[in-house]
Amino acid sequence: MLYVTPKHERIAKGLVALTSGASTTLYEPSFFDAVPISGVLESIKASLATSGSASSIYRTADIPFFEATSDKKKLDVLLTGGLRRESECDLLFYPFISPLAFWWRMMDALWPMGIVRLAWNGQRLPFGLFRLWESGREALPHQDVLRREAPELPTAQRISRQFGVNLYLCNGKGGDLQVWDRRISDPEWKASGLTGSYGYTRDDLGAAQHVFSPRAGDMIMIDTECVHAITPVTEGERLTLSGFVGYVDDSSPLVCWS
Ligand SMILES: O=C(O)CCC(=O)C(=O)O
Repeated sequence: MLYVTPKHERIAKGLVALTSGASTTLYEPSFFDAVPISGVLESIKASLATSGSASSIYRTADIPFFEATSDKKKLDVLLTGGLRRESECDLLFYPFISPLAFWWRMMDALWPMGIVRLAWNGQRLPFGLFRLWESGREALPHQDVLRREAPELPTAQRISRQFGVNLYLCNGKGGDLQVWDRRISDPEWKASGLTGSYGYTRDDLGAAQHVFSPRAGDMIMIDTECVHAITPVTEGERLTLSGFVGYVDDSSPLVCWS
């Protein structure tokens, strides 16, 4: 790279630690400046509060890929309109850059093989989901593992590590991210009988090894094969821009979806 800042160096090192398995989390406080974009966040929150689905653990106006893998209609919506929708979300931040577009450009610059979108039968999938966590919402201990969600997708089988990328647009009280260094293997997960690797029992896990109380502007990447959870939001709202990243090996691009 021609222009290297301490932030680039830190994140590049963190990425190597994550992909090699030496660490399970990468936390970069103040990754982006949330102050100039605070105005647009109010309209994003307002539209999610009315149009987003209230049934899942968070509200979103878009379709998470894991919901589309077994639902042809949702998959068609993602494949036909997803990339346009991604551009629409990016443009919400004009004249500033979307924090996720900033993250994408940084990863593309830092990862030697660059970064691409996950494809389904050759068609690219979108990347980035606004997730609104209102007061009382939480995520129970879970894992996110694409090969379990889309076993028929060849790329899913090639991914050796999966990361969640979370950019925190705002956070009220509560809503801590807990990460256990524990990876529950596929046979253990099958034996647990849990759908979607969601809902492991906290008592069986003990205390989490990493606990973050993210603030607006922070970026956290976690190895999502490690069990992780979000404690209940107790006041205000928590809004993130999130997606997933797959690492295949050192000579392949990072693969993204959401
Ligand atoms: O919002 C967060 O802090 C984490 C979200 C999450 O569970 C994930 O990235 O898999």
